Amino acid sequence: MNSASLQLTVVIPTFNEVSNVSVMIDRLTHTLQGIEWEIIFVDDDSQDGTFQKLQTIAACNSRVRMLRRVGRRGLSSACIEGLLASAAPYLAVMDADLQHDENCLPAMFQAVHAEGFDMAVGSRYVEGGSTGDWNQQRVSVSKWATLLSQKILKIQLQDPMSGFFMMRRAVLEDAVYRLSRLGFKILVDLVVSSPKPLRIKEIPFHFGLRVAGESKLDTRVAWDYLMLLADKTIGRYIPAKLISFASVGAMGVGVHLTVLGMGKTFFALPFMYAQGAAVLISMVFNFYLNNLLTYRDQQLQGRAWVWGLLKFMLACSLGGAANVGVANYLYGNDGLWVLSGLMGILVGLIWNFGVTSILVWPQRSAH
Ligand SMILES: Nc1nc2c(ncn2[C@@H]2O[C@H](COP(=O)(O)OP(=O)(O)O)[C@@H](O)[C@H]2O)c(=O)[nH]1
Ligand SMILES: [Mg+2]
Repeated sequence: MNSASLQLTVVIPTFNEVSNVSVMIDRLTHTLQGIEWEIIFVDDDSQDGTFQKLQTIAACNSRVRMLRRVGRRGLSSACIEGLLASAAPYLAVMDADLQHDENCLPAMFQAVHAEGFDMAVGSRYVEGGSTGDWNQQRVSVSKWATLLSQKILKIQLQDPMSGFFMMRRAVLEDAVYRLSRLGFKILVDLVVSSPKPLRIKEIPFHFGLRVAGESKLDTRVAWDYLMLLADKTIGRYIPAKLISFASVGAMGVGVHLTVLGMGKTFFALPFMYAQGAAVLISMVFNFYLNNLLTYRDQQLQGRAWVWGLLKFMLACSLGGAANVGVANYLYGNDGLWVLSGLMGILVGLIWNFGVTSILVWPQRSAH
């Protein structure tokens, strides 16, 4: 064990990165000579042996630590938990897949340690940086996401979508209670959650090729990002998950009306049967999408999925009854059908959201 005091923790989130972690450690060992550093890997229960490999390495390399989370997913929350497990005065976050150029780390350390910056960000969009071999679609999605964060959240950075940065520990500690922890964009979360403006240096780098393993980036990341934006703007008044739940519900209404219309016109079903089929199918649709999007961080799978669906349907049936009951009562009093209908929907929505968040997707659920 080294007796010099720790200066830098590099937090590396991993999900199925078994072929990358040893190379990653070798590269950091080479680059960070002269600094007292450690790595904390945060693994979301990868099934490819990543964690077992990390355990073997950590057992004989005191610079390597790891944290395993089960029944959880999410890059931001993984990074935050890793950062909170560190005792170092300087903290970095980088990907495990060798796409972030580790040769930038000494310059980042210099910026936060000696040049008075609060944060140093590896940037693809300042002079000298690039997104490497990204296809046109990914470039434009990233540009749009960047523009949204600049316009809506007023972030001044050129590359707020970067997942490669270093900061003084105070940046984390000042922001920690306000962090949304949603989705993939931890840098956006940190910068917007900081109570005071940060002095940030952007350091150019070329985004490398992923040699082994697969990217986990998919279209759902866009939904997560919108939830983060919602949380950072109106989240003080309405929880982001409720906004997501309500948006899925609005799509569910579309599904309901489509099934009802098809049942009536194509299959010539009596109204009650068509309506019944529409209720069932839209419930399954709502459950499926909420599990995929709203509760992506604690998604149910296998047998838990089936159980979840049954509980969801039960909760939503009661929500439907509350909806009709409230709307009927209000309509009896004021005779305003649109208002009564909308109030019924609101009560049903809040009931369904509240009850399913406790019954179907409780916090800290394991497998
Ligand atoms: N702990 C954890 N790590 C994740 C998760 N999703 C992605 N990662 C890791 O985050 C880093 C970036 O993910 P990647 O799929 O490479 O995103 P891309 O570079 O934007 O394609 C990699 O080190 C992944 O292993 C997750 O849900 N949990
Ligand atoms: Mg990557």
